[in-house]
Amino acid sequence: MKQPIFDRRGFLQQSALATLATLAGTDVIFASKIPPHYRPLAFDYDPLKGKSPEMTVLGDKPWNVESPIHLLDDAVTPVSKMFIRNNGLIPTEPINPATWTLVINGESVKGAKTYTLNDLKKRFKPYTYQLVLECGGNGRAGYQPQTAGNPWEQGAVSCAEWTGVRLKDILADVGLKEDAVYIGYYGKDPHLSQDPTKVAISRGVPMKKALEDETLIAWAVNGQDIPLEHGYPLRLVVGGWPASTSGKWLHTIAVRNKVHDGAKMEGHSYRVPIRPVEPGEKIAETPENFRIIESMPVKSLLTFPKTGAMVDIKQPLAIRGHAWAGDRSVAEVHTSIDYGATWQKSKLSSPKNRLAWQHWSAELTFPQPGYYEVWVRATDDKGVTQPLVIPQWNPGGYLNNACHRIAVKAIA
Ligand SMILES: Nc1nc2c(c(=O)[nH]1)N[C@H]1C(S)=C(S)[C@@H](COP(=O)(O)O)O[C@H]1N2
Ligand SMILES: [Mo]
Repeated sequence: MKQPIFDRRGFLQQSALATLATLAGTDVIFASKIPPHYRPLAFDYDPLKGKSPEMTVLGDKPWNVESPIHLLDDAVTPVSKMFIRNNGLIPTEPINPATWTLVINGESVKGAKTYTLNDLKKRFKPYTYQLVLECGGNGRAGYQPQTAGNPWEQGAVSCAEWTGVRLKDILADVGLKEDAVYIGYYGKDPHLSQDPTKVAISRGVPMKKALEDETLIAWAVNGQDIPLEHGYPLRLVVGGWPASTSGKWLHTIAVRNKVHDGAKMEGHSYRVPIRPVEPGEKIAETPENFRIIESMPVKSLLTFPKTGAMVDIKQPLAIRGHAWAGDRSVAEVHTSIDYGATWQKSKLSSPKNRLAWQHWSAELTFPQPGYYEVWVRATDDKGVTQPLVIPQWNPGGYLNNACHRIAVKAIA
């Protein structure tokens, strides 16, 4: 990653040729004929390779891939079923974990420091947490009129087990000034335009969130190296907040003396109006009109059975799913089979750790054969419940936490 793949005259570096041979698993015939500045096709990374064939591809430039809800049934999301959200390109230059470094700099550090991946692994205590990563735009497809941005249904969410060091331990080692307000991350992913002076995304969180126990600089997910599309070899993981704050391919964290002003921190990016606006209304994108999205709202999914299921009326139907509530925990989950007229309380587990999703389950009996919908709705520990209908429209199409529904046909 340190060296570009081409030498000064544009020919592939020896190291890049070696990588090519490794990727191909064989010798590169006619290597000497590869023209200057030509990037071999084998370097094109296919992020779908490790994914379930049932994943939904929203686009490949940038790569955005979501999970159909029934795929999210596992207690801990396997990488094969984890949504992918990129603003720029997946890094194409070979990444060498042995030379990868993390720089901590910015106005509010006492002095900048650089850590190798090995420093992070050897000098600090590792922690493992299950953390919900949900795109701020998850559910955007539900808003009318449609807003710009990926039309996610409800599957831009995961809860995997991340391993790394606490950002707070690293920041304590670096030493912060009194005026630290915010952190901002920088990753190695090229901007879509490939213009090296442009940054695809550089977001962050206030110090309070940055210094929480569960805010990790992670090198592993579910006990394995992080796959390239999810940020190999190092990423920030900030559970419960828009996943856009969890910077992938992390190489720098700046500690700022003001709200971080990186790419996608401005305009209506990851912001919602402070006052309700008419659907479709255009309002000036000034800081007074918008607030930055912080903790994500309460939400739940019904992951089993799959919508469209045929169920036998003679036996109770066991249903299940997950619920989460940003920085809060979930207090109750209810289900309804009569369009919300009556609700039945579900069984609900406690989270594995703070900021992990919780599992709920219930048994349903259907009074007679026919078409039904099963609705699920969670309530957080402050008594806030998911809306039954689409919540307040906003220009970025963020924070749709309307209750999830499936259709079932009960047969005798
Ligand atoms: N460097 C970098 N980090 C990034 C992004 C990106 O485009 N580049 N996308 C962000 C957004 S918007 C989301 S929702 C999450 C998605 O994480 P995932 O692809 O691992 O599921 O990564 C965040 N971190
Ligand atoms: Mo996102």
